Amino acid sequence: MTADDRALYRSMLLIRRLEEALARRYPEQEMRCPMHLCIGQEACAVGVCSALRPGDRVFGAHRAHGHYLALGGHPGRLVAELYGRASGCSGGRGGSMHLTDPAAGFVASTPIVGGTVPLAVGVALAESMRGGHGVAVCFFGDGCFEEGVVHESMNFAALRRLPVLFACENNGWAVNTPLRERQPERRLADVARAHGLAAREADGNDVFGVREAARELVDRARAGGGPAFLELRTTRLTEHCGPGSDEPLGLRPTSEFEAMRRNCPLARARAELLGRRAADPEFFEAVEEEVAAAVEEAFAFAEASPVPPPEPPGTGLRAA
Ligand SMILES: Cc1ncc(C[n+]2csc(CCOP(=O)(O)OP(=O)(O)O)c2C)c(N)n1
Repeated sequence: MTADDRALYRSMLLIRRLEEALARRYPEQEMRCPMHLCIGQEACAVGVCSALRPGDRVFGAHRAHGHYLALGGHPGRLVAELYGRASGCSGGRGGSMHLTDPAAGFVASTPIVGGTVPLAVGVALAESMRGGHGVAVCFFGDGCFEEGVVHESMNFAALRRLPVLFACENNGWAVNTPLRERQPERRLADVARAHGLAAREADGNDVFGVREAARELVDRARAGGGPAFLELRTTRLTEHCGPGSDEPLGLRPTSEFEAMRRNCPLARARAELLGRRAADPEFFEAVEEEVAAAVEEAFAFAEASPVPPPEPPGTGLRAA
C-alpha cells in the first residue's frame, strides 16, 4: 500500500465520519442551514481531487462538503460554517451550500443547480488567457446535466479548448425523480462527446478507478488537450436534503438500498487495500482513531468560535 493509497482512504473516511457526526448533531439545531450529505459518494470527490495539484481550482454545488474536504479544506472551518460562526470558511454567512476557501483551491459552491458550471469555465478561460497551467474542475449531479447552462458551458469550453473538467456525479436521482424519468435512454458521456469534449465513464464508488480516470483527463487538459467530461456512477445513501434516510419513504426501492450498501466506496477501498494492495490491517484501526480525533477537534473548533459581527447598515442583504 502506497502513501497515496493511505491518503485516499483517510480522506474518504474523514468525509464519512465528519458527515455522520453532522447528521447525528443536526437535531441539536445549532446548524441552521439545509444540508445535503454526500455519504456514499466519497470516492468521487477524493478520486478526482487526488488528480489535482496546487493552483487548480474546484467548484461544487449544493452537495459539496466532500469536495471541500477532499481538496484539503479545513474540517473545523467547514463545521464552523454550518454552525454560522465567524471562523467558518465563508465567515459563517454562507452555510452548507455556500462554501468558499480560495486558499484551499475551493472557489465556490452554490445551491443554484448549474450555477457554478459556467464559473468554472470562466476560471479556465482566464487561466488559458494568462498562459497558466491550472485546471478548473466543476462537480455537479446528473440532475444538473439537464440544465441548459451546462451545455452552453461545454460548447464554449470545447470551442476555446479550455482546461476544465466537468465531473458529473451520477447518483441516479434528482431529489426524488430517477434518471430514467427525466432523460431519454442515452449515455451522458455521448452527449458530452457531441459537444466536442473528451469523455470517460467510471465507477464512482471505486476510488482507485476514479483517480486513474481523473488523472488522465486532468493531465490532458493541463497539457492543452482541451476540456473533458467524467461521468461517475455513484450512490446517495442519505435523503436528498437533511440528516436522515429516505428509505422509509418507499420512493426508492428497498433493493436499491441493499445494492447501494453492498457497493459502499469505503468498504470497497478497504477490500482492495487489504487484498491486492497488501495493506496492514492495523492501518485501519489507526486511521479510524486519528479521524475520530480530527472530527472531534473540528466540532470543538466550531463551538469555540464566535458568531460573526452584525453587518454594517447598508451592506449585504439588509440593503435589499
Ligand atoms: C436552478 C435550480 N433548479 C432547481 C433547484 C432545486 N433542486 C435542488 S437540488 C436539485 C436536484 C439536483 O440533482 P443533481 O444535480 O443530480 O444533484 P444531487 O442532489 O443528486 O447531488 C434540484 C432540482 C435548484 N436548487 N436550482
